[in-house]
Amino acid sequence: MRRVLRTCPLCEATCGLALTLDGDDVVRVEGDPDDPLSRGFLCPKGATIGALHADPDRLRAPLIRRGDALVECTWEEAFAAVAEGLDRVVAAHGKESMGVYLGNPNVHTLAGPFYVPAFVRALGTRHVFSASTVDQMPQHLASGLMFGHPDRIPVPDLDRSDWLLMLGANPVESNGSLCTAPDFPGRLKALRARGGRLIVVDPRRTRTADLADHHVAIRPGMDALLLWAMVQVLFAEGLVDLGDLAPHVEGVEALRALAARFTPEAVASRCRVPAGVIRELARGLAAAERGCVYARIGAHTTAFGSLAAWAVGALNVLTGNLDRPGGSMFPRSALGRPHPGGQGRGFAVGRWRSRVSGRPEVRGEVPTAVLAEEISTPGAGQLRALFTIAGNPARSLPDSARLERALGGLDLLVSVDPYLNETTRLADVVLPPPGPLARAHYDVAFGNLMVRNVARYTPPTLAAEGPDECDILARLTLIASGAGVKADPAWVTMGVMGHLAKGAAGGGTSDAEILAASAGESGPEAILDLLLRTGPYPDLSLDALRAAPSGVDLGPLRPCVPEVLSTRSGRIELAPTLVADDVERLAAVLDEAPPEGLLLVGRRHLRSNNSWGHNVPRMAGGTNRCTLQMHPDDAATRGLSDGDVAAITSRVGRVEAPVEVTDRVAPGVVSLPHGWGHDAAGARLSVAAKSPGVNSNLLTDGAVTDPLSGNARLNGIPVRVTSAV
Ligand SMILES: Nc1nc2c(c(=O)[nH]1)N[C@H]1C(S)=C(S)[C@@H](COP(=O)(O)OP(=O)(O)OC[C@H]3O[C@@H](n4cnc5c(=O)[nH]c(N)nc54)[C@H](O)[C@@H]3O)O[C@H]1N2
Ligand SMILES: Nc1nc2c(c(=O)[nH]1)N[C@H]1C(S)=C(S)[C@@H](COP(=O)(O)OP(=O)(O)OC[C@H]3O[C@@H](n4cnc5c(=O)[nH]c(N)nc54)[C@H](O)[C@@H]3O)O[C@H]1N2
Ligand code: SF4
Ligand SMILES: [Mo]
Repeated sequence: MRRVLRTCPLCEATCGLALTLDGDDVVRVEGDPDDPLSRGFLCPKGATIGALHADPDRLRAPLIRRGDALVECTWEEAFAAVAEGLDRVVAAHGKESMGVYLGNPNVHTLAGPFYVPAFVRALGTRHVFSASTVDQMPQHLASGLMFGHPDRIPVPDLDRSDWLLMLGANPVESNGSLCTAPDFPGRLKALRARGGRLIVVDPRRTRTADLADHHVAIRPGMDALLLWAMVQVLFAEGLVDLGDLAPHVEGVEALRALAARFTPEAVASRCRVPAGVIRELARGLAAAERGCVYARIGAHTTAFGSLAAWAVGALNVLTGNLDRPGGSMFPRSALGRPHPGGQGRGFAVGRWRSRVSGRPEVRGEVPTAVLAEEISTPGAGQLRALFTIAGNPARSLPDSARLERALGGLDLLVSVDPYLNETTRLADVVLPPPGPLARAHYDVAFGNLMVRNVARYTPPTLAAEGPDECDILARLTLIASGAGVKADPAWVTMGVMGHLAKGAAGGGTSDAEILAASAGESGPEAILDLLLRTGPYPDLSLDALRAAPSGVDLGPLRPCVPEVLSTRSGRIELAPTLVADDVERLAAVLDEAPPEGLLLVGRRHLRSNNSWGHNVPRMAGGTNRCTLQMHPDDAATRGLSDGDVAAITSRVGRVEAPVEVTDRVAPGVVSLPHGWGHDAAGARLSVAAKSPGVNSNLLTDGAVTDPLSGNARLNGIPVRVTSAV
């Protein structure tokens, strides 16, 4: 028996796990009490990490298409098939016919941040799509325009806050997002225990709402209106107080003018939130000594996601809560690149546009909502060869029936993925990375989102059955760059280090320094070591982290304005033109009649993980079921009772699901979780297929997006619900 410590890679909370192994078998999973961030917490999902690694359906060898079947092959055969396929497509259609879709687990691996960018550069395509445009792109847009960089995302300083307004997030089930806070529920309870107030805005009375002082059951899709009305109240009632931020803020008066028409009275009937409640929220935030507004998925994946994210940032700034302990603060990652702050290059969007419908690029990618049309519309630059890396677009993206048809028509589909699932069953080659216990781990992305700065490194626990995902990506990079299947993957690592070093302050790091930093390390460890050594904390290196397996505590969040800014003005910008123009679109809602009929929203369950959490027996069943939640009044009107099968119809599709009658959803709202629909022919998900559920993205409409960020609208979808019989 041996005990090993590992960071859990299954969600953004990044808990420290203590595993007990008997040989290669995980016999116990506990929280690591010495982890400086998670302090012993773990959730039921983290407890399944051993079962996930041991899942017999997880692929141990690559698959290659022979006629209608995907069959096992050697790694050499698999890479050769990729090279041959790419040559064929590029010869016929040119480089722009290649594309990539990057899924969510890329933020939980080392390959994602370190090797995927090199691969995308080698492809040299503008067909770059990722799960970001069904997720947090509005926040990137807002951060880019407000602070100068899309990845400078402030987080609620949860452990010191005493007033928190949370919109469209349910961290009791999701464990939090764009806010890495293990035991989020415990941290919320602590906030209330020290006299703080928690207000939750959600069309469903969630388990997070159960912890709150106040729950506001907003009409789906209307958070932007509520938040802009709060901005209006701050101005109208003289509650704006920038505090120490004052010298660093630009556009206050312009914002006042933009917000003027969104009075609480004007928005109340659209949001279905009384004007008095909106006023109280604004006053509460202004009065709080350490207050914060925080919004997530439910507020971002709507047609006004960017304006919602914008108003959240603006509210925190206008009340002096940005960059203040207990407010909304910027974490400082141990891998962070030093930047001088002040005036910078700012953030540009629309540097290119999508081929078919001319959607602007944001942060180097175009909206996933246009992936299907880019594949199916003939013409120069038509997407013919797609790489999916850690993604399941056939279940995760809007209007997925159309997308699945498009994927099936590609000349080449290559998937880097450990499962034969709804997407990869359509692939020509599937390249499976090792399981979660057979790889090194460091939270590159979440170091930028932690409520307390920590650094933790985990070496591989078990031997891998095949090449590491970093090696797979390095090989693909060499193939895409024309170096061929036989070239040495170490070249790619050196290239990545050179690229990262150039981004460091002071004109870059010399090749000699790069080599010195990585002496004795190779692959992702060499890159990690370089970044740690040249990052903002002295004395950090990979060896220092190896010596502290529970992690190194780098302390509470600290103020860092203006150093964190890189807008053109060198200040926090509150009213840039792009935002000002989009406000007109929001204002138009005030003149429209409120929508009638039902609006569909999603939800997450504690023991789920997007579309790939259903193949471990302990994750299935219980409350984790694919039901349509509906308010008793709405059910009665339609003659539906608990357990009846309902037909749900939207503009683009129709599904059937059992009804769960509950007053936890507001009248006029129905909820279906995403990530289900595991009955696709050719997939190998033996546990998930036993209770397949339905794919809610058959209903979501790719035609409706947030125009600024390109994010899809996944919540607030007009639907009709009838009895299926
Ligand atoms: N209707 C609706 N749709 C949604 C959402 C919603 O709320 N409602 N949420 C959206 C959000 S927030 C997200 S992030 C997206 C997620 O969208 P995706 O990322 O496309 O989907 P996932 O279900 O996360 O699938 C992850 C894939 O990665 C594979 N995988 C797991 N671990 C690894 C690994 O270590 N390496 C590699 N290479 N692959 C791995 C899994 O087998 C799976 O195929 O879905 C979005 N879709
Ligand atoms: N257990 C589990 N954990 C997960 C995941 C998972 O699938 N399962 N997925 C991970 C991923 S990829 C992400 S991005 C995060 C997301 O983490 P969260 O942002 O916390 O996501 P959800 O739990 O879906 O909570 C979103 C809430 O928004 C509400 N909502 C829907 N529409 C609206 C609206 O218009 N306005 C408001 N105010 N609320 C609305 C929904 O009812 C729901 O309760 O979770 C991560 N963690
Ligand atoms: S909360 Fe997230 S990181 Fe923590 S144990 Fe659960 S799945 Fe893993
Ligand atoms: Mo996500």
